[in-house]
Amino acid sequence: MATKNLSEYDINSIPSAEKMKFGVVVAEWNYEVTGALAQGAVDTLKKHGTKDENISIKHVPGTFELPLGGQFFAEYTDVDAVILLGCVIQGETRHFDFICQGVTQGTTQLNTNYNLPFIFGVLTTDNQQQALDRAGGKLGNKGDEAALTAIKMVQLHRDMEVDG
Ligand code: DLZ
Repeated sequence: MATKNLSEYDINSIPSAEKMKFGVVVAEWNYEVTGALAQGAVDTLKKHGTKDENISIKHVPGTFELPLGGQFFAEYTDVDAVILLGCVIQGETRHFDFICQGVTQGTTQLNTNYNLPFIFGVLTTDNQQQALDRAGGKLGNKGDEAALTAIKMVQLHRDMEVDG
């Protein structure tokens, strides 16, 4: 089965993000990849109407720290959703597994503890090339996908607040 291109979507299925505010947390580890994810996410938010001043970007040392960075946004800002961007590349030790487990569980907890979407924009790959392929390379950009998911979840939140 062919791998999905992360940047392909039906533009008509995306609501306007003109009145939405987003926090973006970017891990510094593998920055060649995560910087490209952040660029993709910001470009996609803006393409759908989000204003520059309504996108706040913060950096954390590694993917393991993404959930706490996300929690800071929830506690100290009025964003409508938080996009978490990281890249964990398999190495020789089990560190990969612990980081992946930590960020997955941490993000899940945030989603259930706060009434706010936290979007999981984390690449977990065997090598750098697989990551680059998904960070603006031949398989699109996971940052684009994360931004679109954030917009959709904010809209769902707003719709349900009004209509139940
Ligand atoms: C330590 C570590 C390692 C080995 N690999 C990665 C990685 O591939 N991607 C990533 O984002 N972070 C990595 N880190 C750093 C951890 O995420 C974390 O910053 C440290 O363990 C300190 O808590």
